[in-house]
Amino acid sequence: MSPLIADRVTYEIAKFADPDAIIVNEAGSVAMHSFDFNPIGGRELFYYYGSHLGSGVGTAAGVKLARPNQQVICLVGDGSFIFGPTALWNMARLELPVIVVVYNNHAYSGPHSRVVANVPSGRMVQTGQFVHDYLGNPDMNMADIARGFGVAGEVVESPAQLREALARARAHTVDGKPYLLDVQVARRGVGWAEKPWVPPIRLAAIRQKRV
Ligand SMILES: Cc1ncc(C[n+]2csc(CCOP(=O)(O)OP(=O)(O)O)c2C)c(N)n1
Ligand SMILES: [Mg+2]
Repeated sequence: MSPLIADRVTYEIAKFADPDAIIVNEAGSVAMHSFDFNPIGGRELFYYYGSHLGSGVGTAAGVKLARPNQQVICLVGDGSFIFGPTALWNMARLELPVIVVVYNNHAYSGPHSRVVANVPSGRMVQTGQFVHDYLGNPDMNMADIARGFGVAGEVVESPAQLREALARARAHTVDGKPYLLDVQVARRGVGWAEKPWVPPIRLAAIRQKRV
C-alpha cells in the first residue's frame, strides 16, 4: 500500500527498535505511540520541537556521539528535514551509525492543519488553494539528498519494504554507518486534495530572453 499511514510507520519502527534505543523526534505532527518509553533502562525519547525546524538530524548525531552504545533512530518530517540535513555529512565523515527516518508526506502538514482550524473562513480554505503547504511536484527525494552527503539510503513505499529497509538500516549501523529511509506517507487532515494546488507562477510565459 502506498503511501503508508504515518502511524503504521511508527508502529513498525517501534517493533524494530532495540529495547534501549534512543528516539530523537522531529516529526512534529506524528504521534509517538508504541515505543513504551522508559528512561530507566528502557527506550528513551529525545524530543525538541516547536520553534526552530532543522534540529533533528544534528541532534541525533550529537546523541550518538554521547551514547555510542545505544541504537539511535532519528524520526523527522520532510519539511523539518530539509531545514537541516547537513549533519548527515558529519554522520558519514565521523561514521556515526544513526538511522534517520523521514516521514515524507510532501507537505508542511502541521501549519496546513492550523490554517484550516484557525482561519476556517479564510480565502485559502474557501478556494482550496494553499500557497505554502505543499512540498510535492516535483517531489523531493530524501535518499538522493542523503547520498549527496555520503549517506546511503532508500525510498520506502510499502510496509513490506519498510521492514526490509529497516533490516538494511540495521546492517549499515552494525557496520558503523548511518542509513536514511525516505518513507512515503499519506497527508492527513482536512483540506488536502490528492493533487494539491501549486501557485501558477511560470517564468516561461513572461520571459523575453532565453537566458
Ligand atoms: C525555521 C522554521 N521555519 C518555519 C517554521 C514553521 N513550521 C512549523 S512546523 C512546519 C512544518 C513541518 O513540516 P514537516 O516536518 O514535514 O511535518 P508535518 O507537519 O508535515 O508532519 C513549519 C514550516 C519553524 N517552526 N521553524
Ligand atoms: Mg511533512
